[in-house]
Amino acid sequence: MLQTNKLLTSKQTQCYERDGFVFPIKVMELEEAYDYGNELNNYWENPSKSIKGNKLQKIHLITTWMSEIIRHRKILDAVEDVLGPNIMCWTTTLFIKKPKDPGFVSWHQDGEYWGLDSHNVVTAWLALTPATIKNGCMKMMPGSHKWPEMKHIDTFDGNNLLTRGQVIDRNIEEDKAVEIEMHPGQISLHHVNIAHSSSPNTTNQLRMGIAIRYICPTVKQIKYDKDSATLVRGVDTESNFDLEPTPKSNYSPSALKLHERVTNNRKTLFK
Ligand SMILES: O=C(O)CCC(=O)C(=O)O
Repeated sequence: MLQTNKLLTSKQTQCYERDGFVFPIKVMELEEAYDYGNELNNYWENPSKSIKGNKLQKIHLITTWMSEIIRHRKILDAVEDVLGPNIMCWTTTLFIKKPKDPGFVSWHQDGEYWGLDSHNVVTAWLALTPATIKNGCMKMMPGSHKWPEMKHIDTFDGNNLLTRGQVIDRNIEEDKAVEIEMHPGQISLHHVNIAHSSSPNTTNQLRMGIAIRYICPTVKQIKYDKDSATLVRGVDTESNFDLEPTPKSNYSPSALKLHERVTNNRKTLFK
C-alpha cells in the first residue's frame, strides 16, 4: 500500500486510474449495512408527506442517517485516495429496484449532463442489499472514462431510471462490460465519465443502493448559478458552491425547505 493511501491498496488505485472504477471496497460490517438498509427501506416505503422536493435526491439534507452515510469515515478514506483531502458531497441519488422491477439504466456517462467543469468527481455506490447480476447490478465498460464525452440521445423510456432516458449514441460491446456484484456494506468507486448501465431486477428481492457523488472544492458548476454542496472532509478552498448545513433531526421545516429549493434548482441539469 502507498504510504499516503488511507484505505485503497496501490493496486486498487491503479485499477481506478486504468479502468475508471474499482470494487468491491468494504466500508461497513453487514450489521451496519442492514441498519442503514432498514432506514432506507422505511424511508422508501413511507416517505414523509412533508417532503416537497425530489424524494430520490439529496436526502442527506433532511435525514440524519443519510447525513451520517455521506460522512462515513471509511467511505471518505476511499474517496480521499482518489480526490485528495478536501472533499465535498455534491449530491446523493437512491437507486432502488423492487422485486421484478423492469426499471433499468441505459449506457451513459454522468459527466455529459451534470454541468461540472472537471473530472475531480467520483461516485461511491454503496450496496445496502446484495447487488447481483440477476437483480440488476451496475455494469461498467473498462477504460471508457478516457473516451471523450459521447453524444447521448434522450429516449424518455418510462422504465429507464434516468430522467431523460439518455443513452450513449454508440455501439457498446456488452461482452466487455464488467458486472459490479457486491455485498451489503461494500462500495464501488466510479469516474464521472465511465460508461455504465444496469439491467432490470429479475429476482423476488429488493435491490437497494445509494450513489454518493463526491467532488473536490476546485470543481465548478457551469450550467447554472446557485449550486450547493456539503463539505464532508477538509476545507472548502474555493467557495464555488453554497455550503449546505448538517441536519440535526429528521425532516426539520428549514431542512425540508432547503431540500425543496436545491432539488428544484437542480432540475436545470436534467431537462
Ligand atoms: O444503480 C444503478 O442501477 C445505476 C447507478 C448509476 O447510474 C450511477 O450511480 O451513476
